[in-house]
Amino acid sequence: MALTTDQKAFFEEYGYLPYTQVLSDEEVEALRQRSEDIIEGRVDHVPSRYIQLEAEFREGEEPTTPRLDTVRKMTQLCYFDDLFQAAAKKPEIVDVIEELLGPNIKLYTDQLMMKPRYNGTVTDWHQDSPAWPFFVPQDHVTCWVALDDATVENGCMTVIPGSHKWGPVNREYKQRFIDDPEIAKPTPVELKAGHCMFHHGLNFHRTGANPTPNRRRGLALHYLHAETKYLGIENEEARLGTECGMPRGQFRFMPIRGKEFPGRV
Ligand SMILES: O=C(O)CCC(=O)C(=O)O
Repeated sequence: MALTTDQKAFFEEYGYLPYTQVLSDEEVEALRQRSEDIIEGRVDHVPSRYIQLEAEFREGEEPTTPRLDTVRKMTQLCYFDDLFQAAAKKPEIVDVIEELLGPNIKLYTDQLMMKPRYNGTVTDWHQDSPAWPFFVPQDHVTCWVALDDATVENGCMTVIPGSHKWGPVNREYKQRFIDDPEIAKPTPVELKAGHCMFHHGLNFHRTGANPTPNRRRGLALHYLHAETKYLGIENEEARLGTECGMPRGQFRFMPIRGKEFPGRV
C-alpha cells in the first residue's frame, strides 16, 4: 500500500494530500535541464503551440527578457518527451494514483508550470475537473510535483481543504464560494523540490505570483480512470493524435497502468 490509512482518510476528508519525495535530485535536475533545452530551442520535439508565454510577453515584440523568464507553461510534454513521460509513469506516483482512482489509469494531460522568476503570475482559484467538461464521469486526480522548492513567497499551491465535497461550482459563483467563511480556509502547501502533493479534481486551488529571483517550476500530472468517456475524442485525434503520429481512429490518452476499454479514453 502506497498510502497509510491516515493518508487516505486525509485525502478523502480534505481533497488533497501533501506527500513525500517522488523524484530524486538527479531526476529533478534532468527535468529542469530538459525544460530549458525545449524553451531555448536546443531541441525541437515539442510543437511550439504547447509552449505558452506569460501574458505580458505575448505581443510579439522583440523580447529583452531572457526567454526562460517569459514562459508561463508547457503542456503535453509527456506525449512528446521521454523524461517527462518517465516521470508520469513513476511507480512512486502511480501507486498512489491507483489507490485514489482504481487500477485502470490513463494520463489526460500534463502542465509544466514554469512560474518564472520576477514574472510568474497568479493561477486563480479553480477546480480542475469542471474545466474539462468533456469527460464523464468527472473524476480526476492530479499529482503536482515541485521542481524547485515551492514556498508562499514564490507561489506554492494553496488549497481550500474540503472544497471537493461541495461538487462543481459555476464560475459565476466562484468568488462567493471562496469568500464564504464556512468554506474558505485557504491553506498553503509548501513543498521541497522532488516532493509532491495530490489533489482531487473538485478541490479548489490557486497559486500566487512569483516576484522572487528564483524560479518555481511545478509539474502537474492529470490522471483519470480508463473507463472514463471522452466526449471530444475526434478533436483530440485531429490534434494531439496527429502530432503524436497516431493513425486516425487510434488515438487514446496515455495508458499508465491496468486495462484499456473500447470507446473510452
Ligand atoms: O502550478 C501552478 O501554478 C498551478 C497548477 C494547477 O493549477 C494545477 O495543478 O491544477
